Amino acid sequence: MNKAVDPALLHAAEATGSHPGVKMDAYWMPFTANRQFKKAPRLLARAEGMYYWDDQGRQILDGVAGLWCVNAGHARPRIVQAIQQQAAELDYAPPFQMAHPKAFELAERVVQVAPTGMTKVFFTNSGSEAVETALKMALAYHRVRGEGTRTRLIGRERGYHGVNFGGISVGGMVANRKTFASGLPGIDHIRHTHEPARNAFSVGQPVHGAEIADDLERLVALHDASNIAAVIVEPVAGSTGVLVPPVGYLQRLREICTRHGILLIFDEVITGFGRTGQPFATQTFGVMPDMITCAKGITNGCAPMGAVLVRQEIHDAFMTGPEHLIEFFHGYTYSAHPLACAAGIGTLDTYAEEGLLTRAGEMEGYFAAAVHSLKGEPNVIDIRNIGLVGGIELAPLPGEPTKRAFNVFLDLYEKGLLVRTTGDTVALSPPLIIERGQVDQIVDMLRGAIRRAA
Ligand code: PXG
Ligand code: PLP
Repeated sequence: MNKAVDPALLHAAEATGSHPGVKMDAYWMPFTANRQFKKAPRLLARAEGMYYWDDQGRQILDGVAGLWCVNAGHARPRIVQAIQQQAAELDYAPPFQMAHPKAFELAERVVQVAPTGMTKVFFTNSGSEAVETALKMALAYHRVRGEGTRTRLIGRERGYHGVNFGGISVGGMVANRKTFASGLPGIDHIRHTHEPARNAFSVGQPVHGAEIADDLERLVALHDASNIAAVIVEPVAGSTGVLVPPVGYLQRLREICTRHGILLIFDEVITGFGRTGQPFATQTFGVMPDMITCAKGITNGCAPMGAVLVRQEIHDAFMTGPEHLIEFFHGYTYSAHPLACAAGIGTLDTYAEEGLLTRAGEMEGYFAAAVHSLKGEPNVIDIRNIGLVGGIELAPLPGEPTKRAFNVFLDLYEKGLLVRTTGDTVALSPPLIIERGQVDQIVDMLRGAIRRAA
């Protein structure tokens, strides 16, 4: 095979070990240690159901649904067909002052599974764009109602809201913020809910910490409610290590927002579409925000798409001016892209046919028992879970934070299991089609890797 490869490619093959023909210079990879990766690349070639196969034909069990998104598993026929047919039928349609039928159809279908009262859907192309959209909607909503002083946006420490300027400003992940120091003006943060001293090894929601929500009252006292537009939080923080909200915390946050006329945005980019046992975490926890941002599972990760779900009253506040004028000056070239809409409809069909949006609830007990069986393994300092999400936190190697968990990730990948790490937490969020035997397999493999990393 090498005989047919040109010299430049051969040079690249030398640099990339066992991957002749893949020239790796040009691609600057996102959120990746580029130089380390290119010395020992991990290339995925194919996927089906619960599994990936790498470019060497090795099977890899998917413990994290790709990147928290492939909730129905890989290569599902309805989704594949929907995308193929759509590409041939209508490849692109401009979304401004124009539309195509599947945009309306998908919005209706999303509203059917959304919390009661969330009746409007604004499409974007990613979770990051959904966040920017929701923040801008919040500002515009207050302004159109004559409360234009409400411009301040409040996030939470250890929050992740994507990588655009609004998202990193309200976000609370230091590494994602410090390089871009100034961010948006007029931002503040409430404190995070992670309290291992009181809550370590909680099964499901921790019991302690509802009062942490009162930190919002501190910011209201500081800035005055008349200057605050919105609070954005993840119902379950995913990227910062699977932080499950304490019992009563989200209710309390809702009450404080309502009391002060502050909009509450739940960022459900990870929790949306079945991860916690209901279609949305909003339903799992029984707390209604004013807007929901989502992405990932909306298309099963098969086409880029995000969305903002909005309560009827918020939408209606915009619909008061002359009918021929644009109500909200915002949108993307690829908003409601036909391929993404087709993928979304195929995805929701698959979820409905197989009961996947509630399957995490059915599996939760089994999954919780399995992941909590890792308690007592070397360096396991906390285990957190809800629905089909688990976080196993390891004690960092002395002086080398994140390395122990990353070693576990590399070890497991070699052994044929894909997980995700954040800090020194190993995160699990398998496709919702997972069977009990595969839960056992994931936990057994993880147990081995944790022991080897001791
Ligand atoms: N909000 C939340 C809550 C997210 O989890 C985003 C916004 C941004 O979505 P996009 O589609 O722009 O990436 C996310 C994305 C990880 C990881 O390993 C998590 C995400 C993305 C990449 C990695 O934890 N979540
Ligand atoms: N930059 C330029 C020069 C553009 O013309 C556009 C869209 O027309 C954008 C950025 C935004 O691109 P998108 O709509 O894909 O977000």
